[in-house]
Amino acid sequence: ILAGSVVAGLAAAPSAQADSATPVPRIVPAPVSMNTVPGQSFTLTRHTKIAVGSRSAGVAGVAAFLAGLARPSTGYPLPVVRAGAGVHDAISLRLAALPRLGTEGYRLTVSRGGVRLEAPTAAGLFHGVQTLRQLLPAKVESHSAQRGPWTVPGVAISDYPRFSWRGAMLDVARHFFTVDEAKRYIDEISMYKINVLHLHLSDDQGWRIAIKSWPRLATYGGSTEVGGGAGGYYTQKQYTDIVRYATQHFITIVPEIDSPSHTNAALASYADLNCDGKAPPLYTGTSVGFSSVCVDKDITYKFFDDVIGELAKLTPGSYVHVGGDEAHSTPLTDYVKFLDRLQPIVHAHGKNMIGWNEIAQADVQGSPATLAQNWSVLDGNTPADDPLATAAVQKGVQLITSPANHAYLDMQYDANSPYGLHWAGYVSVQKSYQWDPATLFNGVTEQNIRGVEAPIWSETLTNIHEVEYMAFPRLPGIAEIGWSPRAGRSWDEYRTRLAAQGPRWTVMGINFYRSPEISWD
Ligand code: TNX
Repeated sequence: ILAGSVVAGLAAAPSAQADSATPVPRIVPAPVSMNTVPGQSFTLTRHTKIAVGSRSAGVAGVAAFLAGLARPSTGYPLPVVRAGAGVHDAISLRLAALPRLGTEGYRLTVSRGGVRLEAPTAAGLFHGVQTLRQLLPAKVESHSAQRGPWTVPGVAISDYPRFSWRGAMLDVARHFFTVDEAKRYIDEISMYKINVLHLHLSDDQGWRIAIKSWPRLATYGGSTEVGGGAGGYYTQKQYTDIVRYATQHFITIVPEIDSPSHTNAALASYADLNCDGKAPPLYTGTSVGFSSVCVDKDITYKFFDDVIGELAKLTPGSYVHVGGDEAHSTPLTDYVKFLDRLQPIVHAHGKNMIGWNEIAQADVQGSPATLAQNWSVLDGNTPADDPLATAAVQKGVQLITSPANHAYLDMQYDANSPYGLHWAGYVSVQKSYQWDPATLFNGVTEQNIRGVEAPIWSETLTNIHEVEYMAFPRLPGIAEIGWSPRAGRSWDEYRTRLAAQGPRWTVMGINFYRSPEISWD
């Protein structure tokens, strides 16, 4: 029997690392349990194979993903083969009935003979591959052949998520981001086991998805952006391409059409949507809350029925986000009336509804599984009263937690940040990590919380490199809050693991902020 340092949860990590001859691998998000096995390690060679245990298309997809990652940098052929008695020197991927691991967990065992990755689902195998990736040297991320050795330390990991919704949001409305930029963000967030990408597809400054029954939304409403640039939009084919790419990375796309405010681009495109029948000009500034659809006109509901209908057909995920935030120019009675008509439209198209926190003011029902995304500014460690969160929970609506002063990745790190806003305060790396969904609100328990999400609003962000600067290094911390057990999480321990990500991002060309809070490797 081999002795090893046992890391149960996270608490033991720093001391185990300091005293042991076998350093504890630094993985983000931290696995539920990780045993290091001294003396055991596996080194990839030109003979190593990727062995799959079944003909499942999902497993084949994960095997292809792993091969695609490791072939260019190692220069090894890494053929994908069927597992069998004669196959050794392999990284084997296998579906296995391991009910305790849930629908996204995995078990990863590294020994001299090879790497064994098992999971109940292909999603679990994919998350396990992301862990394996961090066990390999950073240069595995390179697109050109590098020198080995390609050694994976001996470990036994058993891992599964705390929350089923671990989201990132990209605002493609204030500034437009191309399909390639969206895909690059998918590559980056999936490394940290994020499983939802919420696309903020419409706002005052732009409409970013082609709707066949209302074509001017995209062609006119999408023709500009903050600052007056050219804007843009996704054709339905392009959106489908993003959805497919996300699915290959086990990420569900949640499309948002913001309403009843944040609608100037739509109101500018179709005069009929305005109460006075007059289309306002396109808007390229950064104010919020000035626009509203006309709540008393029937065409308004025909409009949302058409838009949500087309979007629902293009979206395999079960959620459509209807916005609902900052409706400062919609009287509350109108707001409630509007949402009470909107929710059945979402359901009629076979989807569940998610909206920003304010939707809890309406008669939203928890069943079907409506969600409210809370963006309040909250202490994060000492529970606070939040009337909208309480109202949501009383209606049986679960929460997605996105506290703006912790989880908003468009907030500046500090006064020197070249991009970003600071209406919710400066959000240092430590601040973005030091909070917990279970200690945000009075009267809200973990059962009321579906998960976490890290939004990036793009008033000040014009391309993916600027987005990367805001997301890295903060996004992995939000991902960890969503995935890893709460017990034992600490900033002091986390920052040592985060430090190990730097060289990886450098190899990948990710434009991350080298925060002085971290002693980067
Ligand atoms: C508030 S948070 C907004 C967005 C802005 C963001 C900027 C929320 C639901 N709405 O319209 O882009 O602040 O940080």
